[in-house]
Amino acid sequence: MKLYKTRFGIVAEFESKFYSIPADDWDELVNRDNLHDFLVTATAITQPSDEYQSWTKSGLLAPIGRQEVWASGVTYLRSRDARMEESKKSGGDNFYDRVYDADRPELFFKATPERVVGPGANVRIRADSNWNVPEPELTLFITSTGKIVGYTCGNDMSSRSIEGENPLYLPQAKSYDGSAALGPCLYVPETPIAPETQIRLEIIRDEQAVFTNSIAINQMKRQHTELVSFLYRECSFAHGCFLMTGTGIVPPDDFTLRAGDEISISIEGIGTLTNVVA
Ligand code: DO4
Ligand code: MG
Repeated sequence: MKLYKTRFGIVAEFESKFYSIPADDWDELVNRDNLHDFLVTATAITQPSDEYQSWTKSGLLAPIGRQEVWASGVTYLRSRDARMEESKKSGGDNFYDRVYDADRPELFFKATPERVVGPGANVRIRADSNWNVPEPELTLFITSTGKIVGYTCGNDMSSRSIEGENPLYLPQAKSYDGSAALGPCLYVPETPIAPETQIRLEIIRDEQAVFTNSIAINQMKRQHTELVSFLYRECSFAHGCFLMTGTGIVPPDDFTLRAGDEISISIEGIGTLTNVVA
């Protein structure tokens, strides 16, 4: 089951058919522990239509309402190695090694809904940063009781120059207008997403692929439920919450994004999130 938030209304895609879901409030709709079963029942009592499919082609919005977006860090070896390299000069490199092996994961506040862009919208790089990358991340949607009921593609846009200068600059490297993208839908499976699911990143510049890579989500060091349990220890989320699970793909150190680059993040079962750098 896929749930799309569009400019024209909410659409569910189930067994290749498209249904309108008559809900006024996105947050109330998605923040239910039985979301999958609720949507199966809702689609069983309405008629599918090609018109609803067309809504998902031209009017897609980020699948977010009033939720906060949080992110996890250094959950894949590749991320640990890249951060250690970029912060060598500042002497901050051993933070990353230690957090990779620690019980407590790195979790940080990424974005308010206003800083999140949806499919087709522009992501941004900071004017005061000269080394910037996208981070393609499986993103969990967790209800207010702490249950993972959905998944989407996430882009944790990051300034490597600011983060590398000093690990204490992380919030500035990670949180700014247009620094997060989510979409194209909320994927709501009956059972948790398969461990062998692949995430793929492609960056196109002047119609040429300048970087492509993929990784399976089972290369992640931590369990999704482990990340959620730390996040929910002392924070409550009235409307549920999005949690990016960290990147396993980092372009080589000589790569930086440029205005006009097209970033596509694809996750099996969910779809492709495409954004252009403003
Ligand atoms: O430790 C800094 C951020 C890490 C991160 O965003 C990631 O691993 O995806
Ligand atoms: Mg990240």
